[in-house]
Amino acid sequence: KSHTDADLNYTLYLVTDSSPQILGDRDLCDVVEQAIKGGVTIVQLREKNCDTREFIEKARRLHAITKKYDVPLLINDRIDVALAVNCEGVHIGQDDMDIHEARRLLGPWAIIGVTVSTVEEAIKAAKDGANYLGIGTIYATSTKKDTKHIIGTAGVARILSALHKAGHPVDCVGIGGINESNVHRIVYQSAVDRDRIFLKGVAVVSAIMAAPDPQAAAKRLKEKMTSVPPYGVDVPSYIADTTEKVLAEVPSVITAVDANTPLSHNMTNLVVQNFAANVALAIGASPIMSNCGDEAADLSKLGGSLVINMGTVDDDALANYIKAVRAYNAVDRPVIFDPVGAGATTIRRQAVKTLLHECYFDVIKGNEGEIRTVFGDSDVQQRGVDSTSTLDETAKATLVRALAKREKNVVVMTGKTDYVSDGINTYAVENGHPYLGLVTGTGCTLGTAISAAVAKRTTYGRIVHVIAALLHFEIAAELAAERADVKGPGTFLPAFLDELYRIRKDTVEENLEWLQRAK
Ligand code: 3NM
Ligand code: MG
Repeated sequence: KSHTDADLNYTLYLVTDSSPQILGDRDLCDVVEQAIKGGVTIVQLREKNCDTREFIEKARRLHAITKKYDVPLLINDRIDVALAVNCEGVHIGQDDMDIHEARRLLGPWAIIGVTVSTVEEAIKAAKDGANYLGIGTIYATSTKKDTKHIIGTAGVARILSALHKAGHPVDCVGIGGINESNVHRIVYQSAVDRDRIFLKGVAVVSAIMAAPDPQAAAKRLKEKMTSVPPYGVDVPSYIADTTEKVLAEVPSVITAVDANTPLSHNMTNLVVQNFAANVALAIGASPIMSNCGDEAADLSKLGGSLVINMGTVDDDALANYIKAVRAYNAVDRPVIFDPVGAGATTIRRQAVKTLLHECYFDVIKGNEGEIRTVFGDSDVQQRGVDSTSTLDETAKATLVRALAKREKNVVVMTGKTDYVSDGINTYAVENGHPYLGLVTGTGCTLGTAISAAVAKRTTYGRIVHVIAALLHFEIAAELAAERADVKGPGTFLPAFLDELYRIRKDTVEENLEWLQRAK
């Protein structure tokens, strides 16, 4: 026992589970050995229904294996078992033995980890000399039914940030509902201080213990943990940090759509399919309206982007959305989420929650109610927010910025004034026309316009692309509404498509008169 904290590798932390639902009839030691061969770097033996004698026997057998691979073995909760087998340490929960007692019994070289779910618990454990913290529960998991707090990636970020600010740089691993498909996103979204402070590892139970091939499952998780998430590389808007700079880049976004004809893959509701396809064509994109999740893997490779419009969601639609977003996430093609009616029903609230847990969205666009619902869902701290009153302008801007910061993306809240934020800079856009509210699907087709605008990456950050799409869209509506032949929503609709097209062509010709209207 001579480790220093610097030697410890928490990258892939396996917590065991001997329950029949997870282990089945396999041998615990065999499964753990395979997992270590796949890349597990530290093991915690966690037994909740085991006599002491049997526990010690199991720990001794397991320790013989972990020692062979030079992987530390920790015991959950039971200091006595750790002492009996002379393994590397323990992991203690908030209701277990006090850390000072544990340290006194185990000595200075033992590894002691502590479960924390709040900032206060984290700072206390760090001060008390924990070698690492297990932060959770990130997402609800059937593996542990008595979890106290579901904190999401936002909760992890809060704790990492507070530890850093308090001057306690202890290593942290995340736990709860982590699997191959969300591990990249969890590490990316929970990182703070411009990504300099991040989880040193992830602790998993079922993702490895319940896998048909634990070695292969561990290998895939390890690969994810040791590579950059594909979407973790958007250039933040450090450059375009003033309105003037943003407006200066708008024309290039619009001409890029014209020049590249990006694919805009829409998984949208039946009501707006036709209209959205026409908007895509008018701004110069190439629409495909496909709701088939299995088709997305092929479509994601065509250099375009995806719109998930939750307008007509059900279980099948949700499963298709998840398949499609994963395909686009895997190749870092942008995904726009339009959480239509998010707060209206239990089904929709649940769908939003599931999507945020399973997928990364480059842009989230919605009205006030939708954005508030999206914000409240995985952030228990925010549940107290009043849900009936309308937010004032400052609160809207603050909410949009907080959601973008949490999700590490760009968020758009539409309304009389629209707010757009990347979590760093927040802009208000005052353009648009009331006719947009009298024609079905205009909100949905804004998602389509944004998808075309974000398809091509540039050096100035995605927020500029989103603002360009918003200005193109809303100024076209103003110009259409002002036409002498437009008498109401019926005549507005074709005029709107015309103006979208005209703005594009004018911009290509470098006639930017329309942009003077930007507010
Ligand atoms: N502790 P899975 S969550 C053992 O929040 C444990 O402290 C948790 O299981 C905590 O990886 C958890 O299968 C179970 O979701 C994690
Ligand atoms: Mg415990």
